[in-house]
Formats: sequence, C-alpha cells, structure tokens
Amino acid sequence: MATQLKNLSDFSDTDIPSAAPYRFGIVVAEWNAEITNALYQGAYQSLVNNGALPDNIFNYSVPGSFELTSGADILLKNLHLDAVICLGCVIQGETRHFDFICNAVANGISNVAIKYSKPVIFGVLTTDNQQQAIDRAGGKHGNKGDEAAITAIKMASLAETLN
Ligand code: DLZ
Repeated sequence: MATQLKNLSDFSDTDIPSAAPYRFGIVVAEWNAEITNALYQGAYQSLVNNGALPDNIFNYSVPGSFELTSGADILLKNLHLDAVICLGCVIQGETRHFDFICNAVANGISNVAIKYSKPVIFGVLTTDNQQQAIDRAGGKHGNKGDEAAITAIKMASLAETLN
C-alpha cells in the first residue's frame, strides 16, 4: 500500500516505506571495483533489509561510470522496473577525465530518469582520492550504496503514489 504525501513537518528520515512491492535494477561500474563492490553490497542488503524480494532485484555491471547511463537506459527499456540504482566511483586523476565523466554521468542519469519517468539514483562517489572513497563505501562516512537504496525505495513509493 502506497503512503500518502505528508506535511513537511511530519517527515522523518527514518520513515522508509516497504520495498516489498517494487522491482529494482542495480547497475554497478567495474572501475574501482573494490569500492563499487562495497557500494553494491550496501545497496543490495539495504533493499533486502527493507523488504525487497531477491527475485525482484536485477544486478548488472558496466565497464565504467560513464556507461552507467546507458546501462540504466537498457534496463529500463527491457525490464519492468520501479527504480534503478547506479553505483560507481570516479577518483580524481591528473587529467580532466574526472570532470567529463562526472558531468556526463550526472546529466545522463537525470535524462534517463525523465525519459522513463522512473527514479534513477545517482550512487556515484566522486572523490579526490582512494581514501575518501573507502570512507564512503562502508568506512567512517557510512556506505553511500546503502543511502542510494533508501532513496530508490522512497522514490519508487512516491512514483507509485502519483504516477
Ligand atoms: C577512463 C576512466 C578513468 C580515467 N577513470 C575512471 C574512474 O575513476 N571511475 C570510473 O568509473 N571510470 C573511469 N574511467 C572509465 C570511464 O568511465 C569509461 O568506462 C571509459 O571512458 C569508456 O567509455
């Protein structure tokens, strides 16, 4: 059963709808695999912990974060999904690759979300170095894959309520 929109004063960040009714795609970039695998574990576990059925979670990998956009597009075109979680890690290097990839994936994911009117979640770490990535993939700043999954559940619930 979908929850109704609430007054702003009623919101709580612990208020997570059940993920049981929804089908999720997870697209994971292979670049910086140690980090993205940790993000994936966090996201998957968080979906299951909030009621998602393992049979309703569809996991795919793509070579790098740049390909997350087309990965999400392919999943939404071919599978009947309520939300897609994109997981990647882009670490600043000596060239401008970082900026191009980050901008492309952020814009690309937004465009896919609008194209299908489905939540496509930006679970991409964009860090200065490896340590910052480790800190956000199960380290001292938590696991951003986990947060991406919670966002996906909330948005799938919102879409069900209003679409
Ligand atoms: C080429 C590249 C570089 C330099 N750095 C990263 C990175 O830090 N994280 C990431 O996910 N992918 C990186 N890539 C690969 C690109 O995302 C993409 O796979 C290639 O440019 C091929 O389109």
